[in-house]
Amino acid sequence: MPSGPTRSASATPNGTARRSWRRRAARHISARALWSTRLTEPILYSFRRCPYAMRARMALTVSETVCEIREVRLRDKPAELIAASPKATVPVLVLPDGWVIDESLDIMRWALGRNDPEGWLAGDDAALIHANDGPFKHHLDRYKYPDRHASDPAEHRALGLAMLERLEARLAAGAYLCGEQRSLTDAAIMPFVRQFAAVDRDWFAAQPLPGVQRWLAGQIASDLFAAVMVQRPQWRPI
Ligand SMILES: N[C@@H](CCC(=O)N[C@@H](CS)C(=O)NCC(=O)O)C(=O)O
Repeated sequence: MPSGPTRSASATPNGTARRSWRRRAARHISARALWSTRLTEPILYSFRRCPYAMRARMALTVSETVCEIREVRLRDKPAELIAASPKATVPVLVLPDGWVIDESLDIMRWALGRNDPEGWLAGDDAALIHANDGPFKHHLDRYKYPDRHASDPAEHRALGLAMLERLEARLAAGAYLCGEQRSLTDAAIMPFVRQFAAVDRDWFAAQPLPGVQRWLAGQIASDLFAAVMVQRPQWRPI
């Protein structure tokens, strides 16, 4: 005996069951269509002002990776983001096959590994990026948010300056951190230097850091940066 909706629908003389099965089927088909539409391109959970998300968006843009960008609020994270990555930091990239990449550097390297028209991976200086993400970020947070960390901002500004001097030495030798072309290292570090500079613009402008000042200004003024800083409404599930 065949089973399924046809049998139950035809068993009802007035056709009510058939109609309700059709409604259910229609819902099912449209849900499937929606699902497959969503899964044709990667989804990036992002927050516009997050420096980690900025660098991921830069690499995705340079690598011409088309993806759906879902702008989230950190205080109102969607369940979809938490389900994809329980640590719930941004950025998170969900690939069409369900694979999740939830570290910004991994997203950059994945995207550029697929397509790297500007040769960004040739400038992947892991040690310099590690110094940025570790000690420099530590001092940046304590310089920028002394109340939050009960920290002395002047002390942490001075300690952060050591990283800027390290960058200055590089930028005296070339236009970018790894030579004459912008690379993964520039994109990975720039959003954090931008934050550091913005805490006290006059102080930053007065430092003997002409290379860093030029480098930062050039990247902030770039088409790439403008493209990744486009404002988007908060994403909400349909
Ligand atoms: N190591 C992570 C760090 C990402 C991160 O800490 N992002 C911040 C926003 S800038 C975040 O999502 N914090 C979680 C929160 O504020 O709830 C990466 O590189 O992707």
